[in-house]
Amino acid sequence: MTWVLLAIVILAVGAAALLAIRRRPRPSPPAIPPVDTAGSIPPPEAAPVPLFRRLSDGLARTREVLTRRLDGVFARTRIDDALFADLEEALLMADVGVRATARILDRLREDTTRMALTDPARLRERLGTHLIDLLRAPGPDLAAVPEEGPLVVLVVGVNGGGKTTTIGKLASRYVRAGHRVLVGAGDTFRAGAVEQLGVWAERAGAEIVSREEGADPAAVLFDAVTRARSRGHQVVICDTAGRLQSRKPLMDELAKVIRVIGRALPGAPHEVLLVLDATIGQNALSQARLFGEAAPLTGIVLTKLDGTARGGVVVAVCQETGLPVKLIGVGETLDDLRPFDPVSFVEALLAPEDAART
Ligand SMILES: Nc1nc2c(ncn2[C@@H]2O[C@H](COP(=O)(O)OP(=O)(O)OP(=O)(O)O)[C@@H](O)[C@H]2O)c(=O)[nH]1
Ligand SMILES: [Mg+2]
Repeated sequence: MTWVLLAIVILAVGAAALLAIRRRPRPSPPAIPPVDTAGSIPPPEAAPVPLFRRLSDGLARTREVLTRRLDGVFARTRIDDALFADLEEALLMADVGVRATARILDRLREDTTRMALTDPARLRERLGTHLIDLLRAPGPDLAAVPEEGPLVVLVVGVNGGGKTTTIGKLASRYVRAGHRVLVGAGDTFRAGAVEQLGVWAERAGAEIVSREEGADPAAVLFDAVTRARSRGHQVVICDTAGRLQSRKPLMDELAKVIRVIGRALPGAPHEVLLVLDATIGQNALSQARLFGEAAPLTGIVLTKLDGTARGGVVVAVCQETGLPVKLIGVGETLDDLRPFDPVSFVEALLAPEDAART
């Protein structure tokens, strides 16, 4: 009898354990296939994350700082000086900058009088409109690829800002658009720079022109543009060594690089993009000013927006430099470079937390 009871108990426990194992939820597959660090690129359709969501995720830290504060500001019951003071603080904390913040507040005060606004929620809408206005700069698109020769893009900036990474991502965009792309290894200064660019070129499906460490960067980039012309590449993207904006000889070297590229192809470089690291906040402004004195900048790439709560610096950069922000970096993979679009940017920045998740 005891044996029979014991057998029944063992059977029951076994069956329960089996059921528990079968019911355990299976881990769902990752939404985004990881980029293979060995070099292959997932095709664009393999990353089914909507643009808004991707941008919005990238801006999460800025949104955290800005949106939470704005929620507090606009939850007030009336529009008064206290509301404007809180709003000013929120914008400054997100690194929108003193000048741009003052401008936005002036416009909102005007709106309040002109439109007889009493509801703070309406003021929030107006904030979005003014931010978009301030971010709209002439010529935000990259120059078109010319019919008769390669488009030459030169990428400049301080050390570690994200130049080489941006070149890899940009090369990939052009390759996906069906262009033959060559990258020029103009950073002959830092050990390992050529190899790093080589890895990105391979990932992107671009070719590379390089010389030994210590070679003259102007000569390397002359070679790159000349080779692209003779072999029919449509896009050349030139890397340069990171340089401190305060070091005159390095800034002179940049001027020489630009002159020599112009000898290889009159009219080139068509784009001179300054890479600015968004995490440095307002320091980006002095970099933009000094690089602007040394080189004919055509636009700005703002990188590492994903790693900072200071995304509002985009507004300050547009305001203070008068240059268009053409591209933004929101991560370290090939797919994390976006053309800058003020409307989606502001929507992603001001979206309520739940809207940003869908
Ligand atoms: N999170 C994040 N990291 C980035 C982004 N862009 C670049 N990085 C990282 O920033 C670091 C420096 O990037 P590089 O591309 O080597 O910078 P660089 O300007 O070429 O640096 P130098 O060649 O030393 O002047 C790397 O670890 C990149 O992965 C971005 O948009 N988001
Ligand atoms: Mg580099």
